[in-house]
Formats: sequence, C-alpha cells, structure tokens
Amino acid sequence: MRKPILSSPLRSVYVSGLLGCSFLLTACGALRDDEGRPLTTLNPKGKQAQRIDDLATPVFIVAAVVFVLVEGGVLYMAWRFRRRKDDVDGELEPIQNHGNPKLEWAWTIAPAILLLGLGLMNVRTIWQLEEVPKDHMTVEVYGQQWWWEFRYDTDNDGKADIITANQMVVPVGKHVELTIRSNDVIHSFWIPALNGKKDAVPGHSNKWSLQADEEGLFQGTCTEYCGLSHAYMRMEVKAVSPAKYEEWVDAQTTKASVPPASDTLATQGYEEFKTNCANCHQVNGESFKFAEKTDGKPNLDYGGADHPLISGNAPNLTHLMSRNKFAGNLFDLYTTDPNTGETVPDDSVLGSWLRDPGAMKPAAADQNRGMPNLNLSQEQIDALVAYLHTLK
Ligand code: HEC
Ligand SMILES: [Cu+2]
Repeated sequence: MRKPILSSPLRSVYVSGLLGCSFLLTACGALRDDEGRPLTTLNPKGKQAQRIDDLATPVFIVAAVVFVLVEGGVLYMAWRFRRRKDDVDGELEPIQNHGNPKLEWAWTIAPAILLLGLGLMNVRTIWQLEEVPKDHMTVEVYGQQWWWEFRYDTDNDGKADIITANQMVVPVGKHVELTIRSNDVIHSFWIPALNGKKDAVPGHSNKWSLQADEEGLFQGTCTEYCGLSHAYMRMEVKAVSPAKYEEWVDAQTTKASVPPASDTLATQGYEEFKTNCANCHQVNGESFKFAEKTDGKPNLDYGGADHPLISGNAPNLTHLMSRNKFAGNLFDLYTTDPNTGETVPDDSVLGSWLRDPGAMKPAAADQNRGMPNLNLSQEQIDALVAYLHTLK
C-alpha cells in the first residue's frame, strides 16, 4: 500500500492554512487609496506615474491570464492523469508522446508575439516618459547624506536663487524637468505618486521629470542604500496652484534673514547661530560666510576656492519654517496646540534635534556626515529654537 504524503487530519490543516494565507494576501493590493500607504505605486497622481500605471495594468493582466492558463493546465494535468490507487505497477500510465512540430511551433511563436507586443508597449512608455514639452520649469536635485536638496533658478541666469531641502514645491499641471545629482554617494530619487525611480550619481547628472495633476503632498524616499541613515532619507513634493507657487517663489527669493529685534531670546539665538551653526548652515542674506550681493538679493553663489560648497553638506536654513518637516522630512516642525487647535511651531522636536541629532537620526558626524552633537546647554537650545522659528 502506498502511504499518503500527509495523513488526512494534517492535510485539512495544511489546505485551510494555505487558503487562509491566500485570503490574507488579497488584503495587500486590493485597495487603491493611499491612506497609510504613502509610497504606493498603485495610485498615480501625475502624468508620468499615470503612464507607468497605464503600462503596468495591461502587462499585469496579460501576465495573470498566462499564469492562470499555464498553472491551471499544470494542475489539471496532474489531477487528470494522476496515478490511480489500483495501478500498482504504473501500467495505466497515459500514452507518452513527443515530437509534435505543430504544437512546438505554436508554443514558441505565441509567447514570442506576446513578448514583442509587451516590448513595444514598454518602448512607447519609455519614449513618453522622456518627452519634455517646451513650456516646462527646471529644478536641480542633489542627494546628500541623508537628505535631499532642491535648487531653483527662477530667473534663468544660470545660478540658483532658491535652495531648499526635503520639500520640493511645484505648481500643479506644470512639467518639471529635474537634473538629479549627488554630493557624496549614490542615492535614488523616488516619488511613487509622480514617477518611477532615478539614481543620483556623484560626478554625473541624470534627467528626470514629474508633473503633479492635483494639489497635495506626495511622499518619497531614497531607494539606493547610501549609508547609516538611508532609511531616514525621505522627501516630499508639495504641489500647489500656480498662484500659490508664485507666492512661494516671491517669499523664498526675498531676503529672509532679518536679524531679530534686539534683546529677545531670538537675538541670543542669532548670536549662538553665528558661532555654532553658521560654519555648516547657510542663511541667505547673512554674511556669515559670504558677502551679500549688491542688488540686495541673497547671495547663493556656490563654488569658488573660498567656499567649496555653499552650506557644505548641510541644509540651507533660510526658510526652514516654510517647510513641514526637517532632517530628511522625518520630524515635524509644527504641531497642533491642544487648547486652541491651531497649528503652531513645535519647540520640543527641534529642541531634541539640537540636543542630540544622532539620537534621532544615526550619523557619522566625525566623518562630516550628518549633524554633530554640539553639546549645547538648554539655554542655548531655547535661544536657537526661538531664532530658527524666525526663519520663515
Ligand atoms: C558640522 C556641520 C553642522 C553644524 C555645525 C550644524 N549642523 Fe545642523 N545639520 C547638519 C547636517 C549635515 C544636517 C542634515 C542632517 C540630516 O538631515 O540628516 C543638519 C540639519 C539641521 C536641521 C534640519 C534642517 C532641515 O531642513 O532638514 C536644522 C534645523 C539644523 N541642522 C540646525 C542646526 C543648528 C541650529 C546648528 C547650530 C547649533 C547646527 N545645525 C549646526 C550639519 C551641521
Ligand atoms: Cu540616499
């Protein structure tokens, strides 16, 4: 007598377990909203992501049909021609046949045609993704350890006049041409709701584009392992109406840092900033390291022997409070006041950051990667936070 592979009580456990698993799996992809899943690729919110989705959906359907046909065939054959209990010596084995040219041609040509079709669809999408309409704007993207920097040249004079971090602001409906670079190691730029991934490679620039179809915040993350805080290297695209975008540009290009009124906590913070922070962080309009331009515009000149990089590898803090989050878009700059329900600057998170950045986000500050612990006193921290809050 042949022994069954699994005894029957065990078999029912096994089968119901398998069924349970497959029900569980359906929960992974069934819903298409992005609530709680900010990095889903299944909910395109922009032109490029939509094109990728338009390719992925039919490819998935074709693949699913092929899978069901082939797997179904295999299962059916296995069941239909299984060995019977009474066939002790395999006598009732089905007739074995091979060498049927017609069949062999058929199952060679059919997949070849299918793959050719899918290939053509792929090529078409690649070409579509490379289209750059005449009416577009540009943003330079820099991968840094471990945050993203965005530079805008709004007056097209070849020099950046807005430099910001973590949050890229774009007008809805505008094609944005990105030039992606890296300041250190290889990173990869990815805002799944808007487009696929593009590497940021040191010494090289890559073109990429995005266009948001609606207002909103679209989350992204670095997708190329880039060291200690790779997992904490997030970013977001904030899409706003064209009018709001113009307001944002105006606010960002106007001289921001007005030394705070005398004898306030912020004034103390300003002094602390000059001694403790200005080595790394730039605040436009301040001549901590660089002289102001004569036309009253903030000086953002990069390069030159004296200043190899404008704020080294640290975020430009000029308009810190115009963003939602900081340090790789991880920590909130604002909170809701429990009494009034208003949105107010959050002192405690920024304060913890200044107390010990490494505790919130691993860094190798001794190797000039990430922000060092400056061993500040609580008094210094309070003053600095008050000053940072003036950087709107
Ligand atoms: C040795 C260079 C260095 C010094 C000095 C320094 N920082 Fe930083 N700081 C950094 C780096 C690098 C980051 C980016 C960290 C990250 O996101 O991983 C950063 C991030 C920040 C951020 C978050 C900015 C953003 O938009 O994400 C703030 C705020 C900040 N620093 C404030 C300060 C203050 C205030 C001081 C002075 C007390 C200071 N830093 C001193 C290097 C420095
Ligand atoms: Cu990275």
